[in-house]
Amino acid sequence: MSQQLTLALSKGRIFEETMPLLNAAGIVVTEDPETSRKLILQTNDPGVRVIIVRASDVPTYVQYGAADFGVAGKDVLLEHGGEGLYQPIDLNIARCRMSVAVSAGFNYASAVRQGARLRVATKYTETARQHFAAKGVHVDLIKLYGSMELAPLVGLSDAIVDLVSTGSTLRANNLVEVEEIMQISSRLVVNQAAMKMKRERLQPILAAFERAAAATL
Ligand code: PRT
Ligand code: MG
Repeated sequence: MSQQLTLALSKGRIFEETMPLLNAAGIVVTEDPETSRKLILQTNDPGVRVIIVRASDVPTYVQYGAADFGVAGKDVLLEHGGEGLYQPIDLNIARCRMSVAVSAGFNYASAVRQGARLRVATKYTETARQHFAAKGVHVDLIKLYGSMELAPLVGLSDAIVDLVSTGSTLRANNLVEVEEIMQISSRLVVNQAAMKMKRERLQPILAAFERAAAATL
């Protein structure tokens, strides 16, 4: 019985940083998602295909079994909740941190100390809610889908919760990182039913991913 495996990836850094791990498992994607408009990519292995989805949709495809496994950032997994997913391996790729940032002139420490309600714009409302609740800071969360850096500049919010890697986006917009919430990396996620039903096919790939990820530490 042949078992087809479907791997869900997003274009950009996750696709690029997952390729060496896939190659370590002997799987080579034969089409380039940056130049092809196809959303289903073939590999050198007729039993493995890759689907290209939005980064935040990867857990959903895997949860419902439309993909057997996928790669998603911890940021995305925390917002999704992880229902129906095994998360066996931290791949240690697409690393960054989730932080609180404010306009250069805004006194964050004083605002927090005074117990004022803080207006926080973010795509990561679940993570932000938990972070500020744990600190006992009252916040009004404003859900955005991108370009969070703009919000404090035009008075939409006092602060943002966003991902930072080099810090150059914050600097370019005159924002200052005032608190690191957590370190972020991407995880392999596996559909729970596939983990049982397709174990023989999945296991060698997961083992190769794990070895290759550990080798980069
Ligand atoms: O871009 P799109 O809206 O399609 O979706 P996405 O932003 O969710 O996907 P993508 O491919 O940009 O990010 C996928 C995953 O990469 C995220 O879920 C993170 O886990 C991880 N990652 C690692 C990052 C970054 N580094 C990162 N720097 N995701 C986003 N950024 C953005 C950040 O939001 C900010 O706007 O880059 C900007 C900051 O970068 P610096 O270098 O200027 O600090
Ligand atoms: Mg992006």
